[in-house]
Amino acid sequence: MSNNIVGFKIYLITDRKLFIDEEFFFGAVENALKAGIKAVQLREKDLPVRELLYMAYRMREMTVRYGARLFVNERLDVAVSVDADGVHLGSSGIPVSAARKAVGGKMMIGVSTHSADEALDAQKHGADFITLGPIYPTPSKLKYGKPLGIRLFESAAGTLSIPVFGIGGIKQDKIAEVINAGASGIALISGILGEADAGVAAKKYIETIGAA
Ligand code: TZP
Repeated sequence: MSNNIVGFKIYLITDRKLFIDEEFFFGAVENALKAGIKAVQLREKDLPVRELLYMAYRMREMTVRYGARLFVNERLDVAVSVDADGVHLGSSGIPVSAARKAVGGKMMIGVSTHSADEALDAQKHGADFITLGPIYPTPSKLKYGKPLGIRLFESAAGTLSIPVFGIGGIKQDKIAEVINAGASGIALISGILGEADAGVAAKKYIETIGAA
């Protein structure tokens, strides 16, 4: 298994569009934090920067209150402004090496990867951890590409020394398989935020991953 120096095993990724309004969205994230989630990635790619910044301030206040880490997707400027714990980079924004140059060791850098090559590249350029997937079909699978499958995930994870989080379609019944394939943890959206009660769902994931 790859190591887990980042200090969390469940990486909750946001999608405000799953909710009828912003208050339900923040309420669900708060319930997940209350249940014990220790890392949140604010991933609202379509928001204009000032709206994202406002959301990031709110998320920062909330994550601090529950002793959880906050990562901001793509926008290093927003991550720095709200004093987030880290930034989470994709393939189209600022490259990992440039972000590392900007933040040094002051901020964690997570990177989204979709293949063994991308994963190794992110590690080489200074990522602290990566997400790798989608492993399984996801509700909006077209958006994230063809699922890797657990075998390809396992062989890629085996080549890495930084923590790797499995992502994409991870439900309760897949946790053990993903961890046994070498993941340090799991990253997910709908398994928690797509459920009627995000707090209850988060608790189940926490219990299952503790035992995985
Ligand atoms: N990257 C790869 S799959 C994915 C992202 C952001 C979506 C994960 O969502 P879910 O609902 O946990 O499958």
